[in-house]
Amino acid sequence: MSNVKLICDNVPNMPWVEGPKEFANAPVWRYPDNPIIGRNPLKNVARIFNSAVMPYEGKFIGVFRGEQTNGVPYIYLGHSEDAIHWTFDEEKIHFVDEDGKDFMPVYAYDPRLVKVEDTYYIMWCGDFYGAAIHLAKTKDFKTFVRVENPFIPFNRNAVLFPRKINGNFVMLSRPSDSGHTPFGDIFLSESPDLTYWGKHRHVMGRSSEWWESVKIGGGAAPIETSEGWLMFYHGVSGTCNGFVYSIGGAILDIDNPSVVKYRCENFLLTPEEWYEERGFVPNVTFPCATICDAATGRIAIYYGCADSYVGLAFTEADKVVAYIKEHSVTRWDDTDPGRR
Ligand code: BMA
Repeated sequence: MSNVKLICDNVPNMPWVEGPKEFANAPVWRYPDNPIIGRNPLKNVARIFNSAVMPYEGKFIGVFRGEQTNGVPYIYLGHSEDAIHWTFDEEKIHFVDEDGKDFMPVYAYDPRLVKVEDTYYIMWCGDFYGAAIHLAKTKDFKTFVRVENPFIPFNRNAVLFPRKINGNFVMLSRPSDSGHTPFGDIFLSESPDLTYWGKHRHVMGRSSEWWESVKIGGGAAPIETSEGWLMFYHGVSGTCNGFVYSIGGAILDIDNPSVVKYRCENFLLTPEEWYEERGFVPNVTFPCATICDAATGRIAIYYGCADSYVGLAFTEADKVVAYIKEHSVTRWDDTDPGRR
């Protein structure tokens, strides 16, 4: 039993490996057989990474960023019995518009997958006269309907909260440029209908902590807990050899999530293993999803590794919330409502 309550389903068949007794740093540990998805996982796809999974009909389903052999990223559907071993549909996900006509994005990367009420939503970065957020919905993982693009360019790293807050859908996003973006804070927007978005708020900015001093971006869908919304996000530092992407943790106010209650000054996970340090883009750990079990407080974090692989890491609600609180440093622009 966990003291910190996870407000989600029980998923007794989620993947799990016990952690060590003592932790030198954050209480987050890797699956020993990482990466769970290796190179050339699918015909015409060289790498799968930065992907999102969730429980579905007693098994697991996911939307996967597949880098095609022509270099263009797209999203593929994957299926798994255990959320570790995955099989992928060879065809890209086929999107239609609200009238049922083909509506395929030019490219699609960094998908997130979130269930709100009885509908599954996929958000990704696609082309809308530059890098922008695309949004689609499905109820059966057979028909995927793209809805209006929520934001004007340039924006990335959108992720919905898993339930409406004060009657509205709420989405995190990270305004950016159309390139490798040397800046970036996390914002939040609300919508009554997923078409019209407003009440934009600043959630939190890059910080003076060196590991997240260049930019930050939303990662997995925030997890509802008795302490607030537990958010795993990515934070980026700049080095003489390029960016380094680590995983950070924060807890947002449950009714007013643009207010940050706790923000961990330390990264929770940073590139250390060969599959995180070596690949198409070295030194990238990029969280996109979690699977959680309310009964035990167990959390599995799915993260992209070096723009080449998918990795799996674990933590527990009690341990990670205690660590975030113990090492919390918030600034005025974290704790205020983010409206200027
Ligand atoms: C970001 C995104 C991610 C990628 C990261 C590191 O801008 O494009 O997809 O993992 O860069 O290359």
